[in-house]
Parts: sequence; structure tokens; C-alpha cells
Amino acid sequence: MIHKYVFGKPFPTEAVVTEVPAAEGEPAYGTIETKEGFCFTYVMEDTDIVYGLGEANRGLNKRGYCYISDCTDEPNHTEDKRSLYGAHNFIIVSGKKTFGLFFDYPSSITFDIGYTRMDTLKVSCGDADLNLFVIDGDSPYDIVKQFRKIIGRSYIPPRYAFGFGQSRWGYKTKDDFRHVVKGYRENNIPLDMVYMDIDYMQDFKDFTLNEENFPDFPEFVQEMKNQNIRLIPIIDAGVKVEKGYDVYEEGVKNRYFCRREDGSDFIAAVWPGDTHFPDLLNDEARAWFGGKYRFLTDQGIEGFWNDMNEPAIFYSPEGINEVKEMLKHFLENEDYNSGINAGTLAVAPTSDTNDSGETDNADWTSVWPLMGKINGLANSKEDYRRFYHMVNGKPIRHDKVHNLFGYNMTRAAGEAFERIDPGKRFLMFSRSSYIGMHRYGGIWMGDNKSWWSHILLNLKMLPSLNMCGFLYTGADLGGFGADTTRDLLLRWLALGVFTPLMRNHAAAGTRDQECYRFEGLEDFRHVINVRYRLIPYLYSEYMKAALNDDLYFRPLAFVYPEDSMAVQVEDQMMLGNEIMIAPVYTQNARGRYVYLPEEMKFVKFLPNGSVLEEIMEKGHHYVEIALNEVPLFIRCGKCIPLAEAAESVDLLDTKHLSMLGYEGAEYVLYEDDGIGKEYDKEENYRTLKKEK
Ligand code: MIG
Repeated sequence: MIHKYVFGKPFPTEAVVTEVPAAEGEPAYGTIETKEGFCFTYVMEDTDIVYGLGEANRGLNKRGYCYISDCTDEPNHTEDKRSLYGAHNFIIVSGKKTFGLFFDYPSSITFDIGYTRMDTLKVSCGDADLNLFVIDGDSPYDIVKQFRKIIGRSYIPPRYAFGFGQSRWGYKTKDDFRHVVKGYRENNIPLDMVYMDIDYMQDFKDFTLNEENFPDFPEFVQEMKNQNIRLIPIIDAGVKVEKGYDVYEEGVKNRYFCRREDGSDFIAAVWPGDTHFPDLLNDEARAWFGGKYRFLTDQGIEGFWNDMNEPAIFYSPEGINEVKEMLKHFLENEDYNSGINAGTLAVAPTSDTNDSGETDNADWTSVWPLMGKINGLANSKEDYRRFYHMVNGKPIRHDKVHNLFGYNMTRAAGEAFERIDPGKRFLMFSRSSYIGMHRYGGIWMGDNKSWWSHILLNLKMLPSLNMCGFLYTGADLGGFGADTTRDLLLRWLALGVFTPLMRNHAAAGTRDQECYRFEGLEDFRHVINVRYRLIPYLYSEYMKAALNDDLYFRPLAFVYPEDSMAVQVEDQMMLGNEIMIAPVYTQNARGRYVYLPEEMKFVKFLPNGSVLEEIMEKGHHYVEIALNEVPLFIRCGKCIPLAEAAESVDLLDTKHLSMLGYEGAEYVLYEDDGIGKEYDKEENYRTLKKEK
């Protein structure tokens, strides 16, 4: 049962697509204050668990920290971070009282989940203009399913998007791409996609190609396709300010860019230098920007990734001016301390005695405010207050709707694909997002690091994202920032085997990270082969989850709610209806502990291509898993299909599948053409049986 409470004048985010009539009175849980902004307070029981928040830091159980939905280009996912790229304001309190809450509010909103007071959940935001959805249900799982129904069907990618992808910030020329494909093909490591990062563009201009490096682009796209490789270009949010550049000229002429209060087009410096932001919240501008993807689809491109759409800003001219002013002040002022607004400094100025014995007050802390100002140039809150969207003829200041930008960039693309080729699926995922965007694309988890702790963060985010509708997701395998190591990449790939988006991506300047760069590459071949062998199952479970508004990844708690051990497990996940995964995420470990909430069949894919199967009892186990092995667990009485490996998804033989798991068990396989949209055909389902 879903109740909707309307406060003030909510901005129509279109996160919810089902009509839910407004309820009278107060929600059945917690208390609400609307005198200064909005605040929801609920006192939690000791044992309550709080799920949700999608792409957020820390655990599956969100208790014990404070999270802020405020889409941020945050390249350091350390434990202290409160905001990442997405805003997914859906949580579930699970305990004596179990209920779900969706705060449909497009600006910054704070989830203090037992941070200020350990027993208190406090959700607060600046304006009391929002829709609050309160969901009653039998269990957290039931609540998720109800929520997913009202936000609409999750994005469905083409089937090839379940293949493995290689990416790196720094590929520039056709030969760079050919080299990657060769590295995989010659070493018989499967590959379906190579990602094009910003260097493919001419001067970082959206919807252009570097003229020198990419003449005859359609031929090149075809050359890749002949090897069953799709090129997936990146699109950035900012449009370069440059006379004569068609996207810029059209945008200016038709007033499709975000503007300042005085009506002039707002300038944000990003990769291309000065840019304008397309006003993606404006229907006409969104349709126009989306139409631009045609430049690449016309040349054979079938998938994209949308970046920098929080939107990220390196600096604005206004910000630079403020720095200049401050610097001027700083240099002009002999007594450094007095001229600068050091009031924000908590540190008391130190007094040193100089050589002549006088006290020198010109201390180093006086440069801090200046340094702070410079460091704060990027992604500054002030800049987000400097520009406006035009929604239905009315200006709305960006910070009030900040969390909808990435969502609407991806929506622009998704709506355009419907016009470009309505019968076809395109690959699409975004960095920034809001609930609602899950209908148009997936997300990747942004700029993680080559850290072991980020394997675990990756794992824990998966079910939370699924709860919020984001099914097509994955992290940069091997880690984006910092130098990876062979063992880290192998272990991370062994988790990536199970995530719908399986992509190796690395930042410019980091160690080479393509699988064929390492010694013993048969180990990489083996791990990625396992992915391809599992694709019939993974795709089938993905499709069932998408078509039934269900989860692809579930916490153990959703499947074994009565098992008090299972309820606490955060480093194992249920995938689909048949399996449990338990990746190794510790360096130098030769295996790991697992908890089995029921008897299961432990399956280990061995490097020689064979599969070890062993029945294990309910309870705690230590399982050995070598660096080049992939483990999974099949639930009692179930089975899964297994294909032979192939170098690309299109070459998988799904007619001849073997079965793994319990004898006599049956599995209903979903399979379609992988590119069209006729999902509901009966022949898409067939029952397979593991013979005795
Ligand atoms: O400021 O396009 O998260 O995946 O490689 C960095 C370059 C911009 C951030 C993305 C990352 C991508 C990078 N981009």
C-alpha cells in the first residue's frame, strides 16, 4: 500500500510514473516538521536495518552514517564521503515496523541515519516542497517491488552489453583501438565493446570526431563490427563555446542553454574550455540535445556513456574573478591576516619569533582561505546558484533541481533513441542519476580507485541500486584511479563476471590495465570465459528482473528473512533466483569465509575449463578460491544453464546448453533476439532440466 503526501509545491521530477492519489493527514511513521525547510524524524529500534539510497557510500545497511543526495563529481570514494554521483532518495526501514520512504525532491537532501543520534533517522532538506511516498508492505522485499512498480520498468540494454568491455582514458587513434581489439582477439580473451573516451572528439566537442584521427568513421565502425566489436563513445554534458560549431550555434540561437539571472548563457569551464550546459529540463532543449546523438548513430554507433553530468564544473568565470579579487587583496595587504576573510578558519594564528626577536604575525595560516577558495572552484555550490533552467516558461535556479541534470541528459538520449530507431535497444549508461533515469539507462559507479576496499564497495552497492531501479550497472573493474595490480584485477573481474555491466576502465596516467598486459594471461582468459559461459543465465535473470520490476541482486536478508545470520551478511549477494555470489576481496587471501543459509552446491570454475561441484551444508565454511578461479553457489534444488565460451556474445551457442546444479531441477530460461523489444512473446521462455 502506497501513500503519497504532498508538501508545498513539488517540482515534477517524473520519477514516479504511476498515478498515486494524494493522501490526507500525516504518515503513519515518524514526525514531520515543515517550519524551516522539511524534516522527517523517526526513532529506530536497536535492531532496525535501513536499506536503500542506491549509489551511496558504505554498507548495505545504511545505519550509522550521514548521506547527502547531492550529485557530485567525487573522484575519491573514501569512507568519509557523503555524496557521490547519484541521488536515490529511497530507503526502507526494516524491523518491528517495516516501511519504505521515497523523498521525491530534486535538490540536496540529507539522510542522517543514526549519525547525530544513533537511534534517530532524520531526513531533511531546505524547502518543504516535495512528494513523500510512504510504502507499507509485508517485508522490505515486498516494499521494493511496490516501489519499483510506480517508478516504471527498468532500462533494458541490448544483449551484447552483457559481454566484456575494455576502456581506458587515453585511446586516441584508430590504431589505439585496433591494438586493444588485437590484444584480446589474438589472445582469445572474449571482448564485445571498446569504449571511446573524450579523446575521440575534436577539441572535446560533443558530437564531433577528431578529424585527423577518424576520417571515414563509418568504415571504421564497420571494421570493428566485423570483428564483433562495438565502439561505445562518451558524451559530456558541456557544449564547447566556439563560433561556427553547429551545436553551440544552434543552442545559442534557440536559447537551449542554461542562463544566468541576467539572461546571458552561463559559462562553465570543463574539458573543452568554456562550455554552455544544455537546458535538459526544458522539453524542447532536451529533444534537441537528444537528436544530436544521431550524428553518431548515423555512422553505425549503437551505444553511449554520458559523463560529467552532475554537472561537473572545473570553474566558472565568476569563480575565477573571486579568486583574483582575493589574491589581489592578499598581495596588497601587508598584514596578511587582516585583509582576508580568515573567519572561516578554526585554527588560531600562531605567533613565531623571528631572528631579530620580534613577533611575526604574518603566519602561514593566512593563505588557507585563498587555498580553500582555489580548491573550491570546482563543482562549487555557488556556481550551481548562478544559472537557471526554463521550465514551462518559468526560470528555475539550478541548485533547486540540481539532482535532475544527469537524469535528464540520459533521458534526452533515451527519448531520442525511440525516435531514431524505435524497435531497437541502445546501450546507454550515465555517471549522474536520479530515480526515474533507471528507465532510460544504467549507471557505472564512477571514478573508483585500484583499492581492495573498492571491490567490497562495488558489491554492496549492487542490491541498493537495484532497489532504486538501476539494474544495468557495474564499477570500473581493476579500479579507475591509481595503479592496479594483477591480483586486484583478477579478483575484481571475478566479481565483474556477475555484474550486468562488465567493464575494465582506467584513468589516464595509470598503469596499463588491459588484461593482455599482464603475465599469465590465460588466467584472465579463463575468468572472462566464465562470464560468457554464464551469459545465458545472467541475461535471463536480468530480463526477468526488468520485466517483473524485480531485483537482479538481492541481499541475503530478502531471501532468508528468518535467518538472523543471513540478515547481517553484506559480502555475499543473491543473484537471480538460483545463485549466491561470494567474491574474494582481500589481497593475498587464498579463499574466504562464507555463510550458507541453506544447503547449497558450491561451484568452482577451474582454470582448465572444468567445473568443480560440491554440496555444502547450511552454516559457516571456509572455501579455497585461487586467483584464477571463479566461485558461485547454487541454491538447494536449483540449476542453471551453462554455455561454451565464445569470443563475443553474438557467437554464443545458446542452443546447446549444459546444466549445473541439482539433479532433476528445472530452470526457465528467458531468451530473445537481444536487440528488439518484443519482450512478452511466449517463445522467449523455455524450460531446461538438469537430468539425473
Ligand atoms: O574529469 O573522460 O568518470 O570515466 O575516463 C574526468 C575522462 C572525466 C570522468 C569519468 C571517467 C572518464 C574521465 N571523466
